[in-house]
Amino acid sequence: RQIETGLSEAIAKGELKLVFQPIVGRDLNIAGFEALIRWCSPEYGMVPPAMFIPIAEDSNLIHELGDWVIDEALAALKSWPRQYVSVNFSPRQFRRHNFVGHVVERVASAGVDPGRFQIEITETAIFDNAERAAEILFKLRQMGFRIALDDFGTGYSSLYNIRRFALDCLKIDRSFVDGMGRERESAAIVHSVIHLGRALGMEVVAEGVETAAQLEALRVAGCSHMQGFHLSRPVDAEEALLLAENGS
Ligand code: G
Ligand code: G
Ligand code: MN
Ligand code: NA
Repeated sequence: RQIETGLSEAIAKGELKLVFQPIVGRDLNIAGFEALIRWCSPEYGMVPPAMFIPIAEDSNLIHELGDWVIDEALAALKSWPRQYVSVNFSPRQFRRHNFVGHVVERVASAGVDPGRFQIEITETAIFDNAERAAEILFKLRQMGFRIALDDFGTGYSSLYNIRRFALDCLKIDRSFVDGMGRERESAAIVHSVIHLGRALGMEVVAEGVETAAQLEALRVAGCSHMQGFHLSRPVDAEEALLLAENGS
């Protein structure tokens, strides 16, 4: 309740900021950045999104917050030479009335090519209402947006989603990358998702790459893209621009 009030004021007071984490290709060039929200509250300190996003989701605040994220991400993207921006959308945002029209309008008024705007959703967003999700994803693809399935392999993961929805990108959940060096199961799952993605012409992003050994194993396995602290932590907009211009 208190956090909810604080959060609604946080936007106006400029306490929210976006950070950007590079998503790199095999040659370590930066293909895109994932936008991640941060709330630096003078009252509560650094509030992690895992704490305030669910609170925003329980109220209509998520829409105001989501709009702020989209606009901020677009503003950053405009100065990058070629990279895409990947924006997280929670299930509730995805179910918003006229979601597609809303996103299209914001991206268009920023004068940005939808091909440089990636929408990250989890399978939970699809699972809730598969019919409606199919319609939304189809429309977004038609408009030229990139679609990524986030945290792939966790929750109600289904190959059906991959068959049914045209996706641009699969993001392998970091729990599998973490387990890769220890467990046969994780390694096998990572390998098969990489092959599946390649066979279907999708980008596959391994998340949570924290060590040189993981990076090497993923490259050997043929993974197209990597993201994680070993490559770069999320950085502020200024630093993201420098990285984008240098390309690595
Ligand atoms: O950045 P961090 O690891 O703390 O993110 C924790 C969770 O918050 C992740 O699941 C991430 O997808 C989510 N998250 C981060 N930024 C945003 C955002 O701008 N919008 C939404 N809906 N979720 C976000
Ligand atoms: O759920 P989602 O994939 O959107 O979550 C993204 C979150 O993962 C971000 O908040 C980011 O801070 C975090 N993250 C990014 N790279 C790493 C990593 O290498 N290790 C760990 N533990 N977390 C990471
Ligand atoms: Mn994500
Ligand atoms: Na993820």
